[in-house]
Amino acid sequence: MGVKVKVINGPNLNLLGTREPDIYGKDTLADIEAALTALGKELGCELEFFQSNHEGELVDCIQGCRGRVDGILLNPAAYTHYSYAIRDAVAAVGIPAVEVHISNIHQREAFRQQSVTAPVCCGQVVGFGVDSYLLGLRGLVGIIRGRKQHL
Ligand code: CA2
Repeated sequence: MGVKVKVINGPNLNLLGTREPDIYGKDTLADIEAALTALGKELGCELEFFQSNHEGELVDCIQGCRGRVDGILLNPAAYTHYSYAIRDAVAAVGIPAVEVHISNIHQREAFRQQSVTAPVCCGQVVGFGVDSYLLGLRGLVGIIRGRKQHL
């Protein structure tokens, strides 16, 4: 049976590739989604994509994953740093989630160095640009297929 993964992107990531290329690179969200789709084919994994600038829509999307998908690849963007609602939604659905960030949040402003969502995720990949998503998908599919999670 094939694996199904929901890729969820938070606020302002729809603007990727249009501004701040020094931090976030030149790739657009469509480019990232295309690269993920190609890797998904290689891994035998079907992907669905969602992006929203609204916290409640992200919560609704995460809740809607229950019973429908096997894993969540999540870039909560700025909500990473303060959204207990998104954290609670990830914890509530009980589906393995991997958090990804384009930039290395641990090298940036103090407020970006904390993630309130990472503790309810299986792992976090930061700082590799588009590759953060690709590495995150590989790790997530491994966990879905039964690879041990390292605590
Ligand atoms: O590095 C990441 O992936 C972030 O999640 C990106 C978020 C930021 O708030 C997080 O701290 C780290 C912001 C995405 C904003 O993207 C823009 C893209 C183009 C122009 C302006 C913002």
